[in-house]
Amino acid sequence: MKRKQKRFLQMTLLFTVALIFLPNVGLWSLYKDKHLVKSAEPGEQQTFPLGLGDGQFYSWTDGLRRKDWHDYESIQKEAMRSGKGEHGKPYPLTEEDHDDSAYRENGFNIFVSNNIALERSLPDIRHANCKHKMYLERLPNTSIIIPFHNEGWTSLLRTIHSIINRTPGSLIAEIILVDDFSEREHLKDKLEEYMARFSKVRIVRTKKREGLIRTRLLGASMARGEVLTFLDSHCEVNVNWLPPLLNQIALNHKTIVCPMIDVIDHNHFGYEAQAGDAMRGAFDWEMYYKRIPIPPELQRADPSDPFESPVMAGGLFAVNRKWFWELGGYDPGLEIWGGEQYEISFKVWMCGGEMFDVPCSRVGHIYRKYVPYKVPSGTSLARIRNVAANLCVDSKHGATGTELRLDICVKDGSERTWSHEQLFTFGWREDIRPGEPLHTRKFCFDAISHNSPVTLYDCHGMKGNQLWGYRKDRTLFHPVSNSCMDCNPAEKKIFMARCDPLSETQQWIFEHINMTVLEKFNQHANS
Ligand code: LR7
Ligand code: MN
Repeated sequence: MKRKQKRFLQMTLLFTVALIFLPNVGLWSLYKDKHLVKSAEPGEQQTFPLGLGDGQFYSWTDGLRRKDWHDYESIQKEAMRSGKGEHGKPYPLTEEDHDDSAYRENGFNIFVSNNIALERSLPDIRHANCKHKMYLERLPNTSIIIPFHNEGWTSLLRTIHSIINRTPGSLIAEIILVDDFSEREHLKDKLEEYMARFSKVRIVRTKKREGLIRTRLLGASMARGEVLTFLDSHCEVNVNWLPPLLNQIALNHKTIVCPMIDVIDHNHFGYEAQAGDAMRGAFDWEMYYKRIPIPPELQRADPSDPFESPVMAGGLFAVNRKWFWELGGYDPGLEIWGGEQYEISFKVWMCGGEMFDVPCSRVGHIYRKYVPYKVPSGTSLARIRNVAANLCVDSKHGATGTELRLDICVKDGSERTWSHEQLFTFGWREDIRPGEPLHTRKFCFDAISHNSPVTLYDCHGMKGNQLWGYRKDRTLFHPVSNSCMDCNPAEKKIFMARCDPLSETQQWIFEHINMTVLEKFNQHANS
């Protein structure tokens, strides 16, 4: 009887202990489900993995296998590197290295790029928590798509080398380099020869200059990976950048994910986070991309967790391939540069998807000093020549408040750079701005009365004094003052006057313009 009792007690004790501690059935698991899992956001990895001794881990709750994707061998190798620019340190520049000729072709210092290693090391500037995060063992693979137009040799190669060195090979289906009709010699046979060493790199080329959006679309149409990952052609991916992006898509395929975009300085190539680091994407009334702080109510307990962002920066992101096409890809009518990031962002939100920025994934990008490439004549750029004076409108010393003047027309040519003072953009707001469509200075032609000078004034996009129309009689009509743009050729002055279509000083010719753009611009003027 006594023995029986003892045995019974023993059994009960054993059972109770088992009940409490057995994973996934025990009371402990109930406790854990309730309290500990809360610390991990849904969709993020769990914080209590159970080691199985094979380098793989079962997550504590959802039964999915996760693992540590870091490549410690390569991390160690990088740590030992030394030399100029290594560890993302600024290259020590001398006066000569700063010469403008170093920037002309790329908008960043190609001399410095040529003098630092293609496989240079980068600092690991991720949040400390990222070092311990684990991601699904089974992640989708990806096609990495890189559009380029006249990219520098070493900046392009460094992009590829950084991908090869810092990405698990099993996750890369292919790397597709899409050449947007570059002219530079090094991007032809030499590039093919160089890339032959990488079995996963494919090179495709557009048949004419398409602009970055259709170039990306061409790459996407050829891609075979489960996920599409887009990068610019002058990036350096940082440690363990890809698994956190793919992980987020694996958890919900209707997700677009963006890495943190770090700054590679266009002068010295130093690598650092953007000011303020993790911020949300936004845009202003001019449709300029902005970064704004994450409001306190949306801040995560763990700042290394992915956070939602309304719009993306544009260039660097990953998306499930099938879903990208379900979204309709990009609008192929988008020209050369810009705007596509809003299109895709809006579609994501309107089609029941989500967009995340992922702090544990970091990619450096060279922010240019200026846009180096040419825009084919047309789009919405034009020069404005006066018939009587045979001079052009020039915005040279254009700052807010300055008067527009006439000047000798710059040499003719079918293509010109975007930064030119005699090129103007005719936007859908029906105002006229100096410069190229997205990098316009934010000034507009402005007139306050029927006899005032025409000045440059901060664009407000609300028409009013900044509303212009081009009429069939070649006059530039200003509806608010009911007058036309006129000039004095001798003094090179530009001012408003009562409309007189017979006066040649009031006749302006728009050169190098795409007629469709002009017709849209003019909707009200000729009606
Ligand atoms: O005609 C062109 N054809 C191209 O193939 C013009 C450009 N390109 C290529 C070019 O080589 C580069 O790889 O397209 C890519 C982007 O052009 P950039 O680097 O001249 O422009 P950017 O760095 O200012 O680009 C930002 O904005 C663009 C237009 O909206 C695109 O969305 C870019 O991808 C975007 N870059 C980023 O988001 C990286 C972070 C910087 C920002 C913002
Ligand atoms: Mn870029």
